Amino acid sequence: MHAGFVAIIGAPNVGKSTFLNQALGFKLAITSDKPQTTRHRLLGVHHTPEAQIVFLDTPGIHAAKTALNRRMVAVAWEALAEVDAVLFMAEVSAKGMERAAALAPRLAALKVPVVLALNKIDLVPRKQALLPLLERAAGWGDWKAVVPLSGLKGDGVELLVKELSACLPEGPPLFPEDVITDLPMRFMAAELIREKVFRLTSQEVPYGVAVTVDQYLEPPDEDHPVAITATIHVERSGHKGIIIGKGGAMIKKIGTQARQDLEKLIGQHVFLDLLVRVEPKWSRREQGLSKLGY
Ligand SMILES: Nc1nc2c(ncn2[C@@H]2O[C@H](COP(=O)(O)OP(=O)(O)OP(=O)(O)O)[C@@H](O)[C@H]2O)c(=O)[nH]1
Ligand SMILES: [Mg+2]
Repeated sequence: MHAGFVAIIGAPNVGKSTFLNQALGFKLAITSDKPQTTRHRLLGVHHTPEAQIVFLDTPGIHAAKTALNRRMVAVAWEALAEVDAVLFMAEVSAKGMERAAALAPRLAALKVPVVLALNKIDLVPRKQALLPLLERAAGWGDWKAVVPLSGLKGDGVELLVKELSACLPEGPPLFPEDVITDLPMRFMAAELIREKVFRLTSQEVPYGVAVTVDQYLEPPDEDHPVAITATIHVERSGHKGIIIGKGGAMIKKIGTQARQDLEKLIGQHVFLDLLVRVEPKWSRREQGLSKLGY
C-alpha cells in the first residue's frame, strides 16, 4: 500500500480544516467563517485498504503581526519539513485566487509533489466559469494535479484523496487502523470551546481568546458525567464582558454548544464549567504564548 504524510497548506479561511474533517468523516479540526481559526498543527489519519494518508492540517499563511500570528505561520511552514506530499489549497473567489497566486512560488519550489485544490466550487454558479480558473491555477506551478473541490459539500473529496495517495511512497501503514489522531481529549475539548467563541463573537474578540482545560475528570462509571473545567482567557476586561454577555447569556450559549459537541465526541454526558479570565496582551508576548499552550 501507499503511506505517508501530507501537509494541508494555504491562506487562512480557504477550507483546509473543513476538507480534513470531510475526508476523515470525523470532526477533528474546528472551523469557522473567520480567518485564522486553526492555530496548531493537527494530525489526522485517513485509512483505506490501498493507502494511509497522515494529514497535517496547519494554520493559514498570512502576514503576521503579533507573536501568536508569527507562531502560527511558523507552524505551517515547519509542517512542510516532515511530509511526503503537500495539498496546496486555494479558494475560487477573486481574492482567493490572488492570494494563492502570491503563495504559489514558495510551494512550487518544494521538492515533494504538490497537489493543488481549488476549493468552494459550489460558489461558482456556472461550470464554464470554473475552467479558466483551473487553467490559471495550473499555470502557477508544476503541480502533480489540479483538483476542483467543495470540501463543504463533499464534491471532489474522493478524487483529491486518490491524487494524494498516488503521491505517497509504497510502504506499510504508519498508524494502527483504529487511530484517527494523536490529539489528547483535553486538547479537543479546549478547541471545541474556542470554536464556539470564534463562531459566536466578532471583531477582535475571538483573536484575543485562548482556552485552557484546567480539569478533566473521568467518572467512575458511564452513568456519571465527565467533569470538565476550562478557562477562556481574554486580553482585555472589555472582552471579558462580551464573553460573559448580558446576564451571562453569551457564556451560557458558548457552554451549551461546546457541551453538546463534547458529548457527541466522548459519547458520554459532560458537565462543563467555564471561567473567564483576563490575561493582558498574552497574544503579543512569548511568555503569554507558552503559558496558554502555543
Ligand atoms: N461555500 C463553501 N464554503 C466552504 C467550503 N469549504 C469551507 N468553507 C467555509 O469556509 C470557512 C472556512 O473554513 P475552514 O475549514 O475553517 O478554513 P481553514 O482554511 O481551515 O481556515 P484557517 O484555519 O483559518 O486557516 C467556513 O465558513 C467553511 O464553512 C466549500 O467547499 N464551500
Ligand atoms: Mg483551519
